[in-house]
Amino acid sequence: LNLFLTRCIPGTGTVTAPPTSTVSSTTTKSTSTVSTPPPVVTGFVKTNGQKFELNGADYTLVGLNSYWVGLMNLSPAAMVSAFGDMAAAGATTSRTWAFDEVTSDPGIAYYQIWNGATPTVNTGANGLENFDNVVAAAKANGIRLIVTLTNNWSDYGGSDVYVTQILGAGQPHDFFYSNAKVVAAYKNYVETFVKRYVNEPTILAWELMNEPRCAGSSSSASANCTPATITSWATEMSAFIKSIDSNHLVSVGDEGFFNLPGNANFLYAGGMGVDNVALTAIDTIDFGTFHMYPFSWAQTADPLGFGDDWIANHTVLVQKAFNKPVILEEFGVLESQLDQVTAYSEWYNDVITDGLAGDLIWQAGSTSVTNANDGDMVFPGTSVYTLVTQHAAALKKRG
Ligand SMILES: *C1O[C@H](CO)[C@@H](O)[C@H](O)[C@H]1NC(C)=O
Ligand SMILES: *[C@@H]1O[C@H](CO)[C@@H](O)[C@H](O)[C@H]1NC(C)=O
Repeated sequence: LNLFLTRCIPGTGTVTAPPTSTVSSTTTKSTSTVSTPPPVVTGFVKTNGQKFELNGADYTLVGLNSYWVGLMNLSPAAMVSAFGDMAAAGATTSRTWAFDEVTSDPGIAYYQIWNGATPTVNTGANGLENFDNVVAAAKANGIRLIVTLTNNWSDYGGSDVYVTQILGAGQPHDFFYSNAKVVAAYKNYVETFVKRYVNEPTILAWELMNEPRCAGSSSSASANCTPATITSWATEMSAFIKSIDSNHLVSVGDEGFFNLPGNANFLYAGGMGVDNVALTAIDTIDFGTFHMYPFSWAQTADPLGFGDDWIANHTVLVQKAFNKPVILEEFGVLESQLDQVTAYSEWYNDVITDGLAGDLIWQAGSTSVTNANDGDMVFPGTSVYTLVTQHAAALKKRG
C-alpha cells in the first residue's frame, strides 16, 4: 500500500520512548505463578505443494500486516501487546517492514544511514537491536513474521534512496533492479539482516520488496524496464538469499499484476513491469503474493466482483499452475468506499472456497500507534476484528 505517511517524529503524540531493553521470551517459569508460558516457536515454516507446513503438520498462514511495529519507537512491552492483539484474533502470521533508509539520523528507529554513496547498517539500539525486540515480541505471542527488506514506495526511504545516493538525483526508479552498484548495496543490506536471523524460526519468510514496479512515486521508469527486468532481479536476489540462508522461505512481495499484453484491464496487461506468473515460477521463490485494492486501482464499477475474480485468477493461474502456495498478502477498503464487513466477508469466503493458501489483511491496529492508521486499521472490539477472528478460525478448520 502507498502509505502517504510522514515519518513519525520524536516528541509527537503517540510515540513512546525508545526501547532500552530486549524482550525476554524465555523468562523462567516460576512454579509459584499462574502466568501462561509463552508459546513455543520451534521449526521453520516450509511449503508442501500448495500448502504451508510446520513440523510435518499444516500451517495456516492467516493474520494481519503490521508494517509499523519496528518503525514507531515502540517499547518492547507495546510490541508484545500489539502482537498479543493479533494472536487473540487467531493470527498465526504478520508482515512487517525491515527497512528505513535515512540520510541523517532521525533520532528514532532507522535501519540504514547513507553518507553520500556509502550506506551503513544501523546495528545499534535504535536499529537492528530494535528489530530484535520485534522478533522477540512476535515470538512471545507465537506469531511468525514475513519480513520485507525494502520498499518500492518512498515511504521509509525505500529503493529510491539507494538509486539517488549511489547514482544521483533524477535517475529512473528501475535502476534499483539493474544497476550493478545499487544491486550490490541492496545485497549488502540483505546479507546483514538475513545472517542475523538465519537460525530464528520466528521469521517465516524474507520478502524482497514491498510492491516492486518499474516506476516510483517520485521517479519515473526508464524506457528499458519491462516485466523481465523485475523478474531477473528477483531471480538473482532470491538465489542470493537462499545461498546464505537455507532455513527460510523467500517471497517477492509484488502486487500480483499479470503480464497478458492486450488485456483490456491494465492490471492484467503487464504495464507496471510486474509478471506475477513469472515471479512465482522462479525456483528460489517459495510462494506467490498478491495485493488487492479495488479503489486505488480504479476498479470502482464492481469492486466486490473485481475482488472475486482477482482471488480466483491467482488461485487458478498461479497457485494451482505452479503447485506453490499463494497468499492474498494485503487487501483493504476504506469504510467510506464500501462497507468493510460486507467486502471482507465476501473475499474471505472466496479465499476459503477457492482454496487459496492464506491471507493477511491490511492492517493490524494498535492502541499505541494511532499515527500509523491509514484508515483501514483493525482494532480489537470492532466488527471487523470479530470477522478477522472468525475467518482465522474458519481457515484453520479448512486447512
Ligand atoms: C511504486 O509503484 C508505483 C508505480 O508506478 C508508483 O505509482 C508508486 O508510486 C511506486 N513507488 C515508489 C517509489 O514510490
Ligand atoms: C479471472 O477469473 C474470472 C472469473 O473466474 C474469469 O472470468 C476470467 O477469465 C479470469 N481471467 C483470466 C485472465 O483468466
